Amino acid sequence: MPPQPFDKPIYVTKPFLPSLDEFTEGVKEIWGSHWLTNNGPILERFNRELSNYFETDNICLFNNGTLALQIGLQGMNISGEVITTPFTFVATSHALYWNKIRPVFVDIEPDYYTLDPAAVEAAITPWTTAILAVHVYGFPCKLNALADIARHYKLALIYDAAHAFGVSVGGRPMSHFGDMSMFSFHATKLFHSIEGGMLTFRDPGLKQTFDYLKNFGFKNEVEVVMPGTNAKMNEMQALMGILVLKPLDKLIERSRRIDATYRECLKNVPGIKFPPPLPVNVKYNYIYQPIEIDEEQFGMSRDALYEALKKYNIISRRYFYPLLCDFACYRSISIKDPLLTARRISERILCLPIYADLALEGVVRICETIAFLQKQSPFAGV
Ligand code: T4K
Repeated sequence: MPPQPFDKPIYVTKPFLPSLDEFTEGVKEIWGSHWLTNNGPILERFNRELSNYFETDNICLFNNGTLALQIGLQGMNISGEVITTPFTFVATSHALYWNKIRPVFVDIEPDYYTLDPAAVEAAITPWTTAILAVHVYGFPCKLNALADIARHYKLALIYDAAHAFGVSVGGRPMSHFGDMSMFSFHATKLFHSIEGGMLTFRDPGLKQTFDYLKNFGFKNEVEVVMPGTNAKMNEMQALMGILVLKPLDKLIERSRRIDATYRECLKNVPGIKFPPPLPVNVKYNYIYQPIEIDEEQFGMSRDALYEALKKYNIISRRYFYPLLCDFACYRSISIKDPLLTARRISERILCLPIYADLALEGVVRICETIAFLQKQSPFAGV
């Protein structure tokens, strides 16, 4: 029997919500204190919990990840050219643009879609000041190779770790790598605070600068020491963050089972490729479920599958297509690297729904629908 569409849309993600009672308890506390933002008591508690989680005092919270990254780059005085990936969310290079830094887009490696260290090294010029790498889908970048390059050429190494909350390598959370990392706590992330972001950094001296920059540059009531902006996290956000942090390990475990189910149920469907299993020293967060569609073997293009799935109420996403360098605002930048892998992956990638309360039966149904569409394709097996 052909698969039936889902009654309600199955989106690529669905934010985890704590129980309404638990959240209401916290809201009552906020009502009691009348303290809504500007370093309130709940934000301080959240800050402490994250400090424990990441085993460092070098953290700074923001109202979203984009502003965190913008401020991070500014606070570190990054300028000139920064080598980065075109295979990411637009916010990565927008943060450079807002700091008047020129993004230099280079290629990615084919397994986990992170920056190709050889391409990074080939793109270094006298104007290069930093590498901005992305742990895309939470897959750790080539940490050692990038660290070696950064050290050798005296470049700052900055990670957009927007997707990497809950990921660790050799028991060390991703905050331990590079000079600075930005984590996004947006609602669409595995760990979220409705909206929110965080910087972690190696140099403790940066904390003061970031605190100034996110609060208008105020040192005290009468002194403004730099032209900062307003990027503070509020008490409601911090409350949500505290309540989502508690069950995080369980959420990751549920998503791990979803990933295993997808891999098992789609293993015999021609033209579908999953990223290879991660090295054993990586603890992964299963935040996205990317697959590559080989049009020839699958019998249907990635875009055709994306559209066909919508008819079954399965709302997958083409993260990350188009490449950033193909957006109108970046098209005028000259790019030396042909970006062959990034272009190929961006044309083939599809992110399937994954989130903690997606039932495994639902995952099986999504897989059956994909297998059905593949068999129905006029070009299947040609
Ligand atoms: N760097 C990287 C590598 C990033 O991926 C991001 C953000 C950033 C930097 C910047 O961090 P933030 O400033 O955002 O903290 C989403 C998110 O808005 C964005 O945070 C995320 N990356 C990006 C990859 O995805 P959209 O445009 O795809 O979101 P949207 O609204 O289409 O949501 C996707 C699906 O999620 C919806 O179809 C349904 C579901 N959803 C969404 C929301 C907002 C819900 O069920 N409930 C919700 O409240 O960008």
